[in-house]
Amino acid sequence: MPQPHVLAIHDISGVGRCSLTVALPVLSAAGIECSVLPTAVLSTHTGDFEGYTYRSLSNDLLPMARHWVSLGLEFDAIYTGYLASLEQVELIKQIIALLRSDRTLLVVDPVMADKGTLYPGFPDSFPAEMRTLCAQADLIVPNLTEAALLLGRPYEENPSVERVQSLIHALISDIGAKAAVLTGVSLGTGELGAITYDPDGLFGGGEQSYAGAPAIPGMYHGSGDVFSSTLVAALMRGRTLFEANEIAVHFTAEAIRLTAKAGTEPRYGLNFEALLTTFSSQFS
Ligand code: PXL
Repeated sequence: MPQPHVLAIHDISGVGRCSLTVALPVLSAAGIECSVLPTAVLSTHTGDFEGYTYRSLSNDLLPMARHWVSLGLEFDAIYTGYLASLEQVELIKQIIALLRSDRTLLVVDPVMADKGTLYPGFPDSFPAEMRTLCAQADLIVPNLTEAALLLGRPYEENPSVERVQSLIHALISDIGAKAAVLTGVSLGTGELGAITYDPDGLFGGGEQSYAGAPAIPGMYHGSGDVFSSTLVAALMRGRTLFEANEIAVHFTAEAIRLTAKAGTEPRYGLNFEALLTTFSSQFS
């Protein structure tokens, strides 16, 4: 099988494992060539740290993409995550229009919020703008908060099965993405997991699936990026959406378990490195 080539569009937070410091090692471990378009450079991510530095790379993004066009590059997938500003969403759409071919899968993780609140620095108008990017995606990977914000619905921490179904269906019918994985949902007692919806059968593995793992209390930064990166890696290595969701849920849950056991501060992110060798071996 030829080596898949993915373009990851996220920020680089120097400390506190998330975004590109997660996507790069995870995709590489799965044997995927991962090129990067860094949206911003920060000293740390913006959750639970004060005094972080922040430099948007907006001015460099289009020139970088145009250079790649001049090289005739094509990507098997474009995988977007944390974008630096409202204005950058429009810029990223222009870049996608330049770089996306008929065979390029567009995966959008609408990174912007968790536990009912927008991340620091994003205006209230950000979700509506992010929704326009989601509309172009083959697959979107919101958490419960992001799904509620995208749909303009109130956030519920522990939604019923019916509400989860209604949310995931609306992500496709109202927003226009082709398929969705909704994370942070629980369909079993004491569990946390993710539900998939692929009405057109784009990814194989059935129209809907759910994977869950024992829930561990606490808020672990970067968990969403660990989840999405393992999901994208598994999909690009030929797994169905059902299989990729199982892999991503169990990988993320195990990384959280190891981090909780070690007792490191959750703001420094997950110890996913310990799992990379085993993760890698399933794709060799
Ligand atoms: O993990 C999501 C994320 C990515 N990048 C930056 C963040 C966050 C979440 O807070 O602040 C810069």
